Amino acid sequence: MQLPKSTEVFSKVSWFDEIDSTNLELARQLKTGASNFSAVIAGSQTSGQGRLGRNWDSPSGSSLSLSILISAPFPEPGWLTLLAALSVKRALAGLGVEGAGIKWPNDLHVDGKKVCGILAQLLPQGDVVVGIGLNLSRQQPELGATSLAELGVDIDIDSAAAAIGSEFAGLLEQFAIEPSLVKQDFSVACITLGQRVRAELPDGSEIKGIASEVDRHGQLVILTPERVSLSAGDVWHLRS
Ligand code: BT5
Repeated sequence: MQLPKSTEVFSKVSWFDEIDSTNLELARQLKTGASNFSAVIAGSQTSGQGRLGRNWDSPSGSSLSLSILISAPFPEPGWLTLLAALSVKRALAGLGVEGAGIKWPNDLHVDGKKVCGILAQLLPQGDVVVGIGLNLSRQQPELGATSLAELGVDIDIDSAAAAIGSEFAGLLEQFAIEPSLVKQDFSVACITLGQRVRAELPDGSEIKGIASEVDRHGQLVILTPERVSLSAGDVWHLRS
């Protein structure tokens, strides 16, 4: 498939009708010269990866699977997932979807349903693969998912990938110059902040508290009331 809009945005674009996982493919392409801001885009994945070994559903014809290589040194790698999420939020707003909120660290929800998930993976040499899965049309109802089609937006894979890529490029640049402004924008977009949450820590223990801020490393600060900083893991919003 030709991807003229994406080709304008990314340094290189590889398209696959079907692949195991765009994140895995981009990691493989590092050995054959993938460079900063290269993208792998697929129409479907047979082993789409979520976080913590979970599966990401990306059936043919209904989703965008996009992975972007960040190989230039980045001041705060913990922010890459959050910046990708903010890029998707901005791209959706540009398409007329205003109500998307970021559930820290990697989900975009509209009306409580997940429309996008992000998986950033650090590779051994220090490069980061940022993988973005966006539902374009109807998903299995049991996933608690929504899609752009359900939200009244009809968009092709090339346009969606280019819109996200161009927002992401802009945010990476802006973050290098004025990180505090970007962090502020993220805080406004993040629906987790101010919520009472339950979080699972890496050692398997659980905490409950108020999600108060995202710190300079991209970690979620939860007041239990002690201050606990979470860099990864699952967070559930609780009803207060
Ligand atoms: C994520 O994990 O949300 C990260 C998803 C990243 C997918 C992209 S696609 C391009 C790139 N290549 C890859 O192989 N991966 C990345 P997590 O927060 O762990 O959420 C996973 C959970 O979301 C699953 O356990 C399901 O409950 C749910 N889920 C799976 N597929 C979904 C979908 N299409 N829409 C909404 N929810 C889904």
